[in-house]
Amino acid sequence: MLKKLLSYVFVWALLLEISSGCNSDNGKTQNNPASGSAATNGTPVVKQAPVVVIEQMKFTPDTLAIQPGDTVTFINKDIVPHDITEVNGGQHSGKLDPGTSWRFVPQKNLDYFCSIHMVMKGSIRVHR
Ligand SMILES: [Cu+2]
Repeated sequence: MLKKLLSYVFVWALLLEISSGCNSDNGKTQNNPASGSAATNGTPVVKQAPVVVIEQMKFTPDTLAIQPGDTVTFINKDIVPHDITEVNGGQHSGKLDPGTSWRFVPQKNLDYFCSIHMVMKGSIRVHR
């Protein structure tokens, strides 16, 4: 009877050991994404691509400074379509539906607006 009880305790202890072993394994797999995110944290050292977010009827930032040759990405995060229309003609994105984006490489300083909502304005400054 006592022997049987002891073997139960033994099996129980074994199970605990196995489950704690699993836990430490889980800890290791959680550490890996952590070191992965450390590598991701290092990524912004590489210059970030310039982005203009369109949200709540605004271009953000409304004035964007870039380097020559930079590709600017416009992302429509709003719930209505917008577009990017250069004030002096030239660039035109066409209608940008919600969730879509448009990119181009500005060659010079330019001002733009949304032809669907004329109050929405922005500009790009190319720093040489
Ligand atoms: Cu608009």
